[in-house]
Amino acid sequence: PAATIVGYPRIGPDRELKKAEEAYWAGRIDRTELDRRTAALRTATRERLTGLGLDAPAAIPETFSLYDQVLDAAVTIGAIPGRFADVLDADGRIGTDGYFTLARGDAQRPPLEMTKWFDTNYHYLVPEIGPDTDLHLASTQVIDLFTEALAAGTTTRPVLVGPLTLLLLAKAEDGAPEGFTPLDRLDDAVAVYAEVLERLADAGAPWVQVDEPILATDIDLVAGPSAARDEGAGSAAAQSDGGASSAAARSDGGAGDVDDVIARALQRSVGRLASLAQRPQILVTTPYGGIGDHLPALLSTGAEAVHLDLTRGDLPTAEQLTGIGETALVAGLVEGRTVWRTELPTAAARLDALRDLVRTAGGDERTVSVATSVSLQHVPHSLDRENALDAALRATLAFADEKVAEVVLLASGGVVPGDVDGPRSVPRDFAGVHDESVRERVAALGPDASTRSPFSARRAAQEQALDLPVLPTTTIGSFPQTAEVRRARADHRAGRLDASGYRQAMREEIARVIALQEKLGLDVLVHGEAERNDMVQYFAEHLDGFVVTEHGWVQSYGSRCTRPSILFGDVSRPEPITVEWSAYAQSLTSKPVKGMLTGPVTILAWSFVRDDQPLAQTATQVALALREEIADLEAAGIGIVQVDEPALRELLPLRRADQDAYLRWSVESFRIATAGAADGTQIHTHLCYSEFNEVIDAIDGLDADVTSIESARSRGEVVDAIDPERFERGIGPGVWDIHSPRVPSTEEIVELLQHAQEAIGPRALWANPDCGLKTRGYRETEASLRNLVEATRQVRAQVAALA
Ligand code: THG
Ligand code: ZN
Repeated sequence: PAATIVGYPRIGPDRELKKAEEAYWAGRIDRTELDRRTAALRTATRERLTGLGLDAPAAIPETFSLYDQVLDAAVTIGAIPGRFADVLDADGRIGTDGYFTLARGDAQRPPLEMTKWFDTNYHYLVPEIGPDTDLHLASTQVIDLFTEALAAGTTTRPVLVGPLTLLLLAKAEDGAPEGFTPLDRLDDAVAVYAEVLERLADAGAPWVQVDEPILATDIDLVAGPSAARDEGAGSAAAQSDGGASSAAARSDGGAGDVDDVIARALQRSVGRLASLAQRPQILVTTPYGGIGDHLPALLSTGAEAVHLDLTRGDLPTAEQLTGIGETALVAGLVEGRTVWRTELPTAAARLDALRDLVRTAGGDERTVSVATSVSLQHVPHSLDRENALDAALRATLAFADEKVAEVVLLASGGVVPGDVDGPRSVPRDFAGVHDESVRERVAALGPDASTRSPFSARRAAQEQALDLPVLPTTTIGSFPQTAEVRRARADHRAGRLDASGYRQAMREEIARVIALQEKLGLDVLVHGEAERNDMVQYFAEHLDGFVVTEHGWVQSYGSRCTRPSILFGDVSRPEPITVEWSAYAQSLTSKPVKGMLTGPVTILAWSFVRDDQPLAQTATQVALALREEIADLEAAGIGIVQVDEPALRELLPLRRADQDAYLRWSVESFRIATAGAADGTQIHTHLCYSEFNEVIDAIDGLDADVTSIESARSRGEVVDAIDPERFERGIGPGVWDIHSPRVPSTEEIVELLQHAQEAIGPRALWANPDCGLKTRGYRETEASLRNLVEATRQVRAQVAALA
């Protein structure tokens, strides 16, 4: 097809999917009704996409999922961990309820782990595969959905996360022998994919889409593919102890080995599928970045079409295209993960350039088609319903539907290449984009703006100012959001509750939360964040340079969505944001109350950010606004301020070559935000969802006085990664996993604290839950915090006895 997309949002313009499945989980609707509603959603999507011009056969990818596309692929091939064996029926098939059990767990079992999908704010479920996992066709959903659409008159293109990506994102099931990696099961997995392709062909599918985004990353697979080792990749075989060594292989100039390994794995997966006698034509997509040197390998697999992300990746070189033969290229020219309109004349010029390259390489330029760079699942459905947006801003925006229209227009040849002054060109230069006073304030930041006094001096000043016990207890910031709090916020937004009524409601909640923390005996208190809907959106609503949408929901995981704000212009803070609430909370207690801010990197990561200037520059503007906020908090008597950066890891570039530059500016922006604080002001930070080892130097670089991190689920492993000689600042490894309603016992918290205490000593240690409490209820919150305080008392007594 001349025009296509990699994927489309599945949550529904009105979050129909969320509403249907939450109703089903709560027992308010039955399976029949759930199926009816999800089928209606798919029908509506096909009709919308056909109407937008994706009307050729197989132009519409079927990217519906009840929960997650990685889970879909995992259950398709039967990658179901042993602890969930009972979700399979006698025929080895998994049904909807079993699928939800893997996604959500049940009373006895935790669900599959969840983690971020590449460098996005979407979370996938991590498949678990062992040497004995019975890989077999366990779900025919991908075939059934094709058949459903065909019966309704549309020939769709079934989509599967590809075998390499699936296995490389999977983790070895607990109990797998040392050295096993899921990629060892490549042949078995590919055999099941082969069966799916044969069945799709039987069902009449002309095309299938196989997503291999892993190709856009620097893959840690040297240890992985015994597939490649079998065939004698000599030096690769020597690397058998995991990620660290494969990183070393890269930097030691062993890149060629890694590429060979991938080339062989591609041959063994896509190549094997392409050699099937009966199958649909295969489109391999490579979203989330350039695939660089892997292109020749991909072109030689026999797949009929290869998609390239040309928004993050470069045009291929003539040399990379030499093996193109008959392979069709699908040019991902419309950025699928931001909300900006495409600079169409520029994209058209790139399309022309690609066609020239293809012709020169001996390919057929007419087979080059146009697509998005990535699935549109990362952007809201449509601008249609955003009635409150400023017209000038709106003219520069494109959500999913508008991006589909761009793809169709580009593919139809309706844009004059390079005509950047023409009607298809939309410069972003309306009011607020450029604010001279912001630029002057940024320029005035001296070279010392990101440096505080040495930690030893700060520690002395803070000890004097704060007078905290050893092993201080605190929480991460938010307290449970009660129905009353949500109602007060909603009523205020809708105009049913005036400003003073709203303020009163928030103050009552703050007073309640402070009283509770005093009763529990916590040392550093928080105001509870009742006034915040989302830790990023709240700041976006109070800063200039952002707008928020009314209906711009984007799936975060499963049925959960966020409404990312749009950072379109220069960022500044018209007035203090959090000071009133924090100061009020502090007025109620003699214990220190911690001010709570969201850091610049996380504000960027969870918003749609302007792309007309480097992220680093935008981050500095946000940092400056936060710096001003911290100064106002200090002036209002707040002695501790936490600046959260849970998304620090998320924006880490997928290619190692780009990571240093990112870590430099991200760390610098945090330091600009916080380095204006007095020595005696204690700066905390909080990180979660991280693979800490990859960013541990960056955490060090943040130079926060206290860092709290998620670690309860990994039973304190994080603590072992910290070198107490080097890391003398405070550290709060989470000792209560707040992601589950389970109340941790005093004994288990004691154990975690003792372990941490032995690893890093009592001096730097804090006791805290591992994340905010806003998704928890008060019942388990009170019980858990009571145990946390009691456990801390016991460990303190042990420490005192030793001293
Ligand atoms: N804010 C933003 N992005 C995030 C998080 C966040 N990404 C990572 C992580 N936290 C994702 N976690 C969640 C947890 C809960 C919800 C969304 C993301 C959630 N959302 C409500 C829902 O779907 O019903 C809607 C929230 C609202 O009303 O604003 O429950 O904290 N930006
Ligand atoms: Zn957290």
